[in-house]
Amino acid sequence: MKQFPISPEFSAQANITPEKYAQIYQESIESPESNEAFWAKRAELIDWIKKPTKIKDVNYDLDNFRIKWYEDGELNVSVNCLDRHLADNPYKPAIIWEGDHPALHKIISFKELHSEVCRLGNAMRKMGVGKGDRVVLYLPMVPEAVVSMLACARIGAIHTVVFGGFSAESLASRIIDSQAKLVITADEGVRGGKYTPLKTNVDKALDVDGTECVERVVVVHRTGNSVPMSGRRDAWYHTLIDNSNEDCPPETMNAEDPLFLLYTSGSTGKPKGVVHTTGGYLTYALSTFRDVFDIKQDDVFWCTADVGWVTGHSYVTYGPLANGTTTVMFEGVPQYPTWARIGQIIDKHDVSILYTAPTAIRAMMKEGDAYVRESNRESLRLLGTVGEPINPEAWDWYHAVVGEGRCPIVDTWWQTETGGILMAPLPNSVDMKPGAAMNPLYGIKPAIVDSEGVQLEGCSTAGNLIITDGWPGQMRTIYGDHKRFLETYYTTYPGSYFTGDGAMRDEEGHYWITGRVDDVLNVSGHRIGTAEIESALVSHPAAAETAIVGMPHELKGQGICAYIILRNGEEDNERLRNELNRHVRAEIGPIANLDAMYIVEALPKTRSGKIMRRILRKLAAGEFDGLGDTSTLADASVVDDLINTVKAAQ
Ligand code: 6R9
Repeated sequence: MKQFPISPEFSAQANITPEKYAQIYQESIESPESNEAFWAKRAELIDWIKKPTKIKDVNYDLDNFRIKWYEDGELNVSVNCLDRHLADNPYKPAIIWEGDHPALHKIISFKELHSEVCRLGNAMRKMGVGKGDRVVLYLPMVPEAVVSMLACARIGAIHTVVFGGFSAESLASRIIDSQAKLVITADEGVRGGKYTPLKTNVDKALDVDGTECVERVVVVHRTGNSVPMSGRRDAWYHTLIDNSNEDCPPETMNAEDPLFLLYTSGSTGKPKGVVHTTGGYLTYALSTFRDVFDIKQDDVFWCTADVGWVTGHSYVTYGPLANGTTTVMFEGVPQYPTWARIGQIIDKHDVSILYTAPTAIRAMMKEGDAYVRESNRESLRLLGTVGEPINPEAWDWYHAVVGEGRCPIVDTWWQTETGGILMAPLPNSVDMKPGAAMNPLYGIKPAIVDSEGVQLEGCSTAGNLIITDGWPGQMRTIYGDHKRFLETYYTTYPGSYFTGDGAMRDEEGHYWITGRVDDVLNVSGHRIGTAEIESALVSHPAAAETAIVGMPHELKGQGICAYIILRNGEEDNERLRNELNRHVRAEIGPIANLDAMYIVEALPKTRSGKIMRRILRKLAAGEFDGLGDTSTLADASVVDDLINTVKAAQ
């Protein structure tokens, strides 16, 4: 197996050594006492209003289920991200914002960020928003997004960021589920020179029944194009900032008070509101940020994720800022104005650590090396990936071309639910293997189980991935649906957290994530549930029944493949296909693009009526042989018809 050693120049400056990692890891998991001691020490990275005396109370036994971390501690997250850096580093850049257009950038110091957060906090308080109220943020990648998150944290409001690429319908369902009081949005978003009508989408969402909970809408002036403002409900962000003062006493929060909700897709039903807390989440985001990215005082850290995803929460906002690290925020896309943009931004702002998704790496790689070579990238010392498994070719290219062979790559595995990274090759702890998340972080206890739940010991084994103990960043519940939380994560393998991922442990004991084992797709690193797409599709009058499966996709990792049975009288033609695709994109958002569509007469169902997705997945991947056992199908001839349809189209 190909292995890459850490370059000598990186090794010489690294925070840890292989021995140090092994020793700290061992201590962190050795016994319940040493585990608790480890997490108590980690909590010292936080400025507490009241230091916790109770560290951990985790019990996955369903009769007595509890997850509590630092439960008697009190703190304020915005104070940890801002105020505590003001004495020593007031003028250090907190955010380097790079606009969609290359001529546009802004540098915001910790002092300036603090001032704006306090002003917005005061304005929100004046609007009647306070501790425990939910605030939906539907914003582009502008500094105001981070300001809004921190302003919520300052006054104890719970933010829920909705990705700006989601549709008005998706936004409405999140507003309804969270019963938000306030929405913060922008007139328009700009990405790759294209404008998204965010405010108009908010207006549409607020026409939907059930969204009456929203009392006010705050609008960031981004493009200046005119948008309708409704007199009593809507207010301009800049007017509020101008009219507020910067003395905003932070709300004292209990460690277990929620910090944010973030909606993510599961294998069934509507997206669920993952609840993260104040003390545990912040401790975990901050400490994993330091460990995984080998952080130094003068690092310029660039995570390309949108704040609409968990990666943007933990590693654009909370991890870096709580640590006092400069975070780069990019509004645009890698190909605008040209594919040289990522390299140009690295040079322009002296980025030292780049953290991005395999899908972006593949897209850049496809365009050839010349674009990247337009930049010198001398400032870079470490690279990271997240969101999906990285294929070895993309890894090699990222390492050799983007990182010039000198920068290690941390392949970080984690989930919205986990709050922060759970596995990664900590830099300088181990030689890297392209495509492997390698090792658990401190305090994390992974295990691989078979379908019966039996733990598979030793090396060279594969199965489903579970985590057998708790960690401070873990989710506490699904907002408004604790039962679903327990069912989804804690009943499949009693006593453990079920990740929904498959994994392999190789002959040296290193972990490789093999992908979802449930009905969740990972398209360009974004999670989408097949059930969500199916329900969007059948809400179109022409579609009678559908089945969605993932299929291999060169750039996106996974693409969306739809099998559709049309209603009687509907005719299969190009126009209808386009219309169905448009419909799904409008219902969910442009990420839900149907990459392949097969109009079929019937779906392969078992006698009990379950769709045999395994067959549909194989056909979508162009595999027509070895379809496995089809004896439980109600009508096996369906498969031959499907093969003919798919073959004809591929
Ligand atoms: C952080 C994030 C979570 C799912 C997860 C897994 C996949 C994430 C990965 C990875 C292989 C990695 N995933 N990182 N697979 N290697 N380094 O992406 O959260 O959007 O909730 O997605 O993404 O399948 O279960 P989220």
